[in-house]
Amino acid sequence: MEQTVYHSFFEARKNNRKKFAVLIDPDKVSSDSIINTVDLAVKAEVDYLFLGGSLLVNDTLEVCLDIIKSSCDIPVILFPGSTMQVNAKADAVFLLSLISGRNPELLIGQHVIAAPMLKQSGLEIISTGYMLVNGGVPTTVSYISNTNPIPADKNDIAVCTAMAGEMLGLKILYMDAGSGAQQPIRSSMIKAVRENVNVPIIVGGGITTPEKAMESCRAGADIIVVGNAIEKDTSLIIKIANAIHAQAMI
Ligand code: 1GP
Repeated sequence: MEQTVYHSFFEARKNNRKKFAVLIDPDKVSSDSIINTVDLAVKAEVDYLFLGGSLLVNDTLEVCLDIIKSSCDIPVILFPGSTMQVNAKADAVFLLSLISGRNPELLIGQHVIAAPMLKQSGLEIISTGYMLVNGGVPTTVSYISNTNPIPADKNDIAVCTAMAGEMLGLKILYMDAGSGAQQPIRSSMIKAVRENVNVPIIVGGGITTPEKAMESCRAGADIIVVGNAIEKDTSLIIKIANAIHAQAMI
């Protein structure tokens, strides 16, 4: 399987071209809202659509994929809350190892179960060191994963975790304050991690304004993910995309 999506992450990092991903939670969209979001994403030249949620209550992943794929060419990357959230119609899937936690099921157990299905799917697999950082409120992902996030002010823990993930061969790091976080990940933590690893870094959780997105980019994030804020106000797609893409020019 070609590593097309990963290659684009790698190139973005190498050329300092900041990228923007919109997170779509299949549980929180209707057919109409997803079409509207995708239309705006096309206009804003959004780089990626991430699709998934920590807990999917409805069986709408495939419906969402069908709508997205019939409306745009933006690469869709599955951001799965569980092994049940895999579908070959996407372009790639993050194979998440929850390296901030100590739950063996989310470090290797679920991966063993999912491996044959993932191989058969033909999806591009992006091995990802997933780091949950405290964003001020307990998040669905920390509850469901039964893990504690890295404390928001413990840059040294974040750095050592990121370094270990890179040394283990994980291809990217995803630093996440969790969906709907009160505070996004602090710039000082992103900067400290950036200075100590070479792999592309995705940052998300609690980014609600173009300013916050720009701050994370300046600190060293390569890809910014926004979900919640866009669900509430879709006009943010254009504003945040412009801010992020302008950062790439600086
Ligand atoms: C959550 O990083 C994503 O896993 C996005 O978070 O919904 O808070 O933007 P928000």
